[in-house]
Amino acid sequence: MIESALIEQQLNEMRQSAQKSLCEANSHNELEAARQEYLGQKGVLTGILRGLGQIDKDRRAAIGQVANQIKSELENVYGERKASLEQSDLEHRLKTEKIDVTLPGRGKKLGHMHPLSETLQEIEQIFLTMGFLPFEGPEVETEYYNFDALNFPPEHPSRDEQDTFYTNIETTGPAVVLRCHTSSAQVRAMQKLSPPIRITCAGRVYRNEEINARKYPLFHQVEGLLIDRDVNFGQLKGTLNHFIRLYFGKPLKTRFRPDFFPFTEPSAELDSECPFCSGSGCRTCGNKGWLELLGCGMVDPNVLKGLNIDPEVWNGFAFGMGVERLAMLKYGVTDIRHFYNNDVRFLEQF
Ligand code: 2U9
Repeated sequence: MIESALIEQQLNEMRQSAQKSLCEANSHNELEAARQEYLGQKGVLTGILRGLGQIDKDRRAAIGQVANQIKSELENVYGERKASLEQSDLEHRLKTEKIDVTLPGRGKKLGHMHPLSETLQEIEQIFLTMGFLPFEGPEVETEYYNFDALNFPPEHPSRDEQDTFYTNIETTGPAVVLRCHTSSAQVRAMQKLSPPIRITCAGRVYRNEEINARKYPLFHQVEGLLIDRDVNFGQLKGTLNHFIRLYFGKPLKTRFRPDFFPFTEPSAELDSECPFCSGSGCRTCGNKGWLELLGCGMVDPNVLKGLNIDPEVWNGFAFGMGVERLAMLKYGVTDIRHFYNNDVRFLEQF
């Protein structure tokens, strides 16, 4: 049997030291630790109360009452200390975290379309107004779609490894390459769609070239194709002159210089008078007064025949342009690498 007086004494000692620890706690952790130590499951008070069973019955209730009184008293002390700690936290934050509302806001810099994406979409949009619907094709192609179907003879130099990226995909069929033009997508369109056809094929193309201010191993193209009945070169010129006027925002003199592409016959390069010096010669046009903008031509009948489109019934024209080139001309960018270096000082100018 334990003397109840001993329990009472233990309770009072516990109350003092508990109050001391709770009141002197300088952080939430210290306060929490003090509460655990005295009022927790395994706390001092619980320990003392376990002794209650060993004191004479008539004293037990009274002691129990005292113990509960001390418990709620200590919990009040705990609550007050917690509130005062939170108050001092707030004051500290108010002192340290004061916001100088006169400071300019850190506006979220809104990003914007990459100049290449903007230019590519602008070109697609212009041809859309003339009824050319965008058509997508894969960037990884077989030699058939990238070369054979486009009338490239087997020994054509652009088939060489130093011009085209060959993947090491072992295939029983034609080799697999990274497309070097979006013409391959146009071939897929001619297989999928029946004439009349009026499409643009835009996207990334790859050429195994060294990097410099004018060349990059990947770039973007927009090519166009129109297959219909009795299509003539005049319609091709009209379509492209209209494009030039809308793209540069003013009518420009143009000239079609004979050229050669395996997939078009006749073929031409389209030059426009330099929109920056109106032909008098400047840095942009290398003082030539003319700018080479794109290539075009009437679709070679071999290409049509190869895709089971009867050249006696259907014919057409096609054109192709480099998006980087048209963006560099329009924005006066002199180094193609700016488009890929992701330097925000360059990109934020657009
Ligand atoms: C099919 C038939 C004909 C697409 C064409 C060009 C001329 C051309 C170059 C411009 C700059 C490539 O990016 S560039 O270096 N392209 O000059 N492309 S005609 O002719 C086609 C395509 C598909 C079935």
